[in-house]
Amino acid sequence: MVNCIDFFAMKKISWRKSRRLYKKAQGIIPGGVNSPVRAFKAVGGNPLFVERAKGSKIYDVDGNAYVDYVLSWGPMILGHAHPRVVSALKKAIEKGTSYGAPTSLEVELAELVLKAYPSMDKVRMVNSGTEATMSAIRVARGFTGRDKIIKFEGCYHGHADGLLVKAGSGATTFGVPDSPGVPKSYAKNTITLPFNNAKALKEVIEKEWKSIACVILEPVVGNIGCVLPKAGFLSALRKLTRKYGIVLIFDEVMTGFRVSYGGAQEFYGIKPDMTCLGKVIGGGLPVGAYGGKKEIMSMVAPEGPVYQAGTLSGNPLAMTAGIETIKVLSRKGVYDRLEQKASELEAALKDAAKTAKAVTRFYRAGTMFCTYFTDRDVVDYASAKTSDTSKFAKFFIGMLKRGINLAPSQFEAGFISLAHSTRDIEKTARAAYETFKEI
Ligand code: HOZ
Repeated sequence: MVNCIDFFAMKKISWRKSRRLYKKAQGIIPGGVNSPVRAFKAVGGNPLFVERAKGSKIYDVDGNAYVDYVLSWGPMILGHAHPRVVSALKKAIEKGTSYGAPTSLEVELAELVLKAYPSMDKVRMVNSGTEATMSAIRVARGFTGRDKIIKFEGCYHGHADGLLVKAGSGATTFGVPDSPGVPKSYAKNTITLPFNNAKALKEVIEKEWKSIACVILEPVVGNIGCVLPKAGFLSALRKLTRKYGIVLIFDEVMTGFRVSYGGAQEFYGIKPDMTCLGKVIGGGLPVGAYGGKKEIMSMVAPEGPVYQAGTLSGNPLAMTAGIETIKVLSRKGVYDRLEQKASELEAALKDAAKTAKAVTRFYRAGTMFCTYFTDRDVVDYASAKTSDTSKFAKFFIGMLKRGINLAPSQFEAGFISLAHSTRDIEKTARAAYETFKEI
């Protein structure tokens, strides 16, 4: 652990242009941003307006460089502007950006996804994670003829009505886990339970199974930081849902191709009935996907009666970026390298906290991670909320000033990419040590 003061930390940072843009944006875009957590409301200060990104670095409009652990909230697992993805996109764009008709690219991406996720026989492409989970739930309801769903506190499955109930991500960050605007009649069909509590789940399912269509969860909860499933929780969930004919949906929008090539389902050895994907499979372009067993997916229009559609679904640019990203990920040794980088980062951050005598808890699943400012083990929403968010805010700003970009909320995961170098990690550890000391 090096504890000399980093040069970057000494440099005076200017955020003048970002400030100016934010002021202007606030007048014409709600909160000045197109997705709430991007505003630095939870940490104070002004969001950075980004000019470009390459590899592990992101550059703001004031010319500052940061080692980036947001990675567009997960998709950029190869690092920003990966040459192979960029070159394929350049070629694809020359051929037109959208046709609203099937292409071979959609078939190719579907094949790659299904090969990596054998729990799925068929997959449908959509444009975002929100669309994926919303559609998967509709299909599960159509398939079972039941209305209720079970979700877990702090899990965030996008912003569809009925899923914004005790939701994580920005909903928790800004204290609106139950969003106004969601009719009570929608929310009443959503049962929320504490994550990692198989007993509570068993009680509810045994009582209400006749009306429960599905259980949806993030198998690793990335929208309240990084909460890992306790041993036995996922298998208990699998057993119960199978027994009562309830569709088990893994929302792997964040964990898919991230905690391992085959996602959390491969990592923990559990086969869900349906899976939702997004982020990595779009290689940085807007994409989502949902899929599952043949008999369930056959319910989807036009094969079956459950309707779901999208003008830009399966568009050639998103498919191209996804295909190229997955092809790189499928090369031999890639996940070993990712694991090595992530464990290096884990060791460095834990060491920084220990040397600086900071009270923290660190969790990691593959290349997603989170540091909490608490002395409690974080296993669910309630324990995640024990983290001292004012300390997190100071940590965030201290890191940013030292050239490290983290998600501007305690309740989001950090991500590391193939492009992060040992130098990046050392710089991060130095910045973390100094910032822990400071706060
Ligand atoms: N839903 C994302 C975090 N879990 C935030 C996306 C964004 O703000 O870009």
